[in-house]
Parts: sequence; structure tokens; C-alpha cells
Amino acid sequence: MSEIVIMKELLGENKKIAEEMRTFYRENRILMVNIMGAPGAGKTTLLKALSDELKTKGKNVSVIEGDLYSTIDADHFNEKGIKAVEINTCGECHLDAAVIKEGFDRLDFKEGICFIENVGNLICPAEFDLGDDLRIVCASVPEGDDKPYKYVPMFSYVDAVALTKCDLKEAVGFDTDNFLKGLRALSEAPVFETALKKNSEDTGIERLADYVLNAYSAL
Ligand SMILES: Nc1nc2c(ncn2[C@@H]2O[C@H](COP(=O)(O)OP(=O)(O)OP(=O)(O)O)[C@@H](O)[C@H]2O)c(=O)[nH]1
Ligand SMILES: [Mg+2]
Repeated sequence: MSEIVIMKELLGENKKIAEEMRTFYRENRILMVNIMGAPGAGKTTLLKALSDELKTKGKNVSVIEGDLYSTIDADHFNEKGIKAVEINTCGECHLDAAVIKEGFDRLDFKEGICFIENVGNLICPAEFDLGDDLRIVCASVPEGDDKPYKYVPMFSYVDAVALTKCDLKEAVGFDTDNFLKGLRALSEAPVFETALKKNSEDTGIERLADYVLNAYSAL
């Protein structure tokens, strides 16, 4: 019983910081986009392509990277001239609003689109409001088409789904209709199919970039 009370207090305190920060981000015309998904779902690959697309459309972009350990993902962005900070949770399975605030202060970002790559996990990140205005879950085709049926909170509280690695659909026998049936039982979130393998004819990134730009315009 006491554990439940502690969890509620934790989430309550997190919500308070998240609401304060959401107001701050909006007032400063910053769209915070929370990218979630399982380990290896293709979050960083998607963010790299999306950042490039948004930069060519004249938008300021920065990234807050969340990982248990290492600076591997943040290094990818800094090497290509997109400012990124890494938050190491040192074993924690999610980010919270307070660590995002700290990461954001280190970025010194003025106006534009700030992506958060959450810790690879389909469970805990769904619980924690980060003060974001857009929540996108990456579901990769090799993970299987049954994920919305199993990871209900993640697929319930999401604004959009990036169905990643669609170039592998045939190879792994992914049933798109079954995936969509599971998702539609929980959410009307739009689904953006992406295929970011080298030589993919249609990567799908432009459509997702337009969706993010629309959300930015609506701030
Ligand atoms: N075939 C194919 N492979 C992809 C695609 N997107 C990503 N990958 C590969 O999937 C692997 C994991 O990609 P990442 O972008 O590092 O995944 P992640 O979700 O950021 O991983 P973590 O941060 O470790 O949780 C890499 O080997 C990518 O090259 C895709 O569209 N098609
Ligand atoms: Mg990553």
C-alpha cells in the first residue's frame, strides 16, 4: 500500500514540474517532442532524418538524448552540427520532467523544435509527462504487429505513431491490418510509415516532418 502512495506522490510532483515547463516552452515558441519506443526501434535513425528534413525547411532543431549510459546517440547529432545533450539515467528506465528541465538549460535553445529521445522502453516512459506537446512512439516492424495489444498505456497516450523499418515488412511477415486494429482500439493517432534503409525510394520522413511542422505552427 505505501508503495502505491509513494508512486502517486512521485507522479504528482512530476506533473507539477511538467505543467510549469510546458507553459514556459509554449511561451518561448518551443515545441517539445517526446520520442518513445523499445530499444533499437529506430528512434535515433528517425530523429537524424527528421532533423535534417526540418533544418532544410528552415527550423531550429535540438535534441535531448536519454540513455541509461553512454553518449553514443548525442555524439551522432553533435557530429552533424545539431546541438544535443545526453542525459544518462544510470539505470533508471525513463526520463522525468525535472531532468528534461536540466537538460534543456544545458542546451541554451531559444526557439524551434526540441526533440527528446526517451530511454528505450515501451512501459515506464508512458507514465511520465515531460512537459512535451507532442508524443510520438516508434514501433518497429521487427518487434511484431501485436505490440498495441500488449503495451496498452504506451499506445493509448500517444499523438502519433512512427511505424519504422517498413522495408522489412515482407521479410518478417508484419501484418499491418492487425497492428492498426490493435492501435485503433486505443487511439486515433495518425501512423507514419518510414523506411530509412539506404536506397529506400520513399523514406516517409517528409510526411512526418510536415506533421511536426503543423504542430509547431499550432503552438
Ligand atoms: N532496415 C532498417 N533498419 C533500420 C531502420 N531504422 C533504423 N534501423 C536500424 O536499426 C538499428 C537501431 O537503430 P537506432 O536508430 O539506433 O535505434 P534506437 O531506437 O535509437 O536504439 P536505442 O537508442 O539503443 O534504444 C540500427 O542498426 C539501424 O541502422 C530502417 O528504417 N530500416
Ligand atoms: Mg537511440
